[in-house]
Amino acid sequence: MAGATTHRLLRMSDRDALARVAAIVDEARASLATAEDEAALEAWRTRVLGRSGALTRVLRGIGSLDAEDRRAVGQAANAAKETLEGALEARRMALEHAALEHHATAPLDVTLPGRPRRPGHLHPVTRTLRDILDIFGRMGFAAIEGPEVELDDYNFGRLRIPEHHPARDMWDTFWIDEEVDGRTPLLLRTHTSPMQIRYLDRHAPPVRIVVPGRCYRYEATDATHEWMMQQVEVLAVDEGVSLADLKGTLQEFARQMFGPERRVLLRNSYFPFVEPGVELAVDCFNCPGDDPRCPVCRGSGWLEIMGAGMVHPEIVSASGYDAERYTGFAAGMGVERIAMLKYGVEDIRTFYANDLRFLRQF
Ligand code: YSA
Repeated sequence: MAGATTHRLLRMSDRDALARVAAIVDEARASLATAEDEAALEAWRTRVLGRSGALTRVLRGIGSLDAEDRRAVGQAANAAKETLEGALEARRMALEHAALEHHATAPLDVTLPGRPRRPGHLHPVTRTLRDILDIFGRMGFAAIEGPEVELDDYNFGRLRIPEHHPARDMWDTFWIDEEVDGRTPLLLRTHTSPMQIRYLDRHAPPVRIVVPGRCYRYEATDATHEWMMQQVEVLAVDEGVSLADLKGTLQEFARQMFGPERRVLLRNSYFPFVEPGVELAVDCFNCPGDDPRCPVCRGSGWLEIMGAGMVHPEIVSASGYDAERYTGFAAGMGVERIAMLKYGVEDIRTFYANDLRFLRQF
């Protein structure tokens, strides 16, 4: 190929050679303008300025021209080479600049200060959970955890809620169609109370524990109900534990959690695994306490935060301890409800909607 080109050049007149250089420059400029990326620029460079490129071939053929022609064509070809190398560099810079502008709305200004990094912080429910565990920790309760996928037996049966017992309706349940070690039925725990049984089966009194964990309920959501919520179970079993101890512990917890100004209400309730049963409520922060349209208290003036009571003697004896000697109290509180009261959040669902505008307020 190179030989054929040289042969053609040998027969070129000065004018023809200069016209050819000019044509190469025109064509190269036009095609350079259409190169859009580095690969296209490199292909262009090879085709025009590379070792077998159009312009290089002209320069190589110069040696076989007449001395006079050689000077004129040589000067023109070298000038063209310089021009095209400059054009290539200019095109490369233009493309780089365009790419930068594409990524930033403003042209790059290296003197601008860096973008500030927003420090992260804990989710309000996590903060509330930690506050709860701290308060009970200072009262001498150790924190332990248990399984979220639970056996029917621990979630209900051993808590004195056998199959077909009407109290099961209190806990709408997500059932699981799987077996673990051939043991069924399995479910997503509806409360943290099964850990009372698991712990007492393995640890003799004195017992003083708190059990944080996620619980799941197959129920319609509203401003105070989520299908997934966190509870903290409280369990104290020892000689001589009384209802007065339960009352005192819960009052002290509420005082530390909500401050001395907040009103709390302890009233009767029913759970098959306690006798007697109570529940604790805190006064509504969202309305004067009598607005039936209030999503938080529905006009009752109170938001329930936990169920509690004296551990049923059958539960103590079923784990192998003398129920005449050992008595205990237990409670199960809703962490999100406590976070609602602490931070004045009127809809529980906002905690897990993952809206950063909401979460950044805490
Ligand atoms: C009762 C007696 C004991 O000796 C020990 C524990 C208990 C509590 C019992 N295991 C229980 O789960 N009771 S409860 O159904 O009334 O729930 C306890 C608390 O969890 C409620 O007061 C509420 O604060 C929270 N809770 C329950 N369902 C909820 C919920 N929070 C948000 N969404 C839900 N769907």
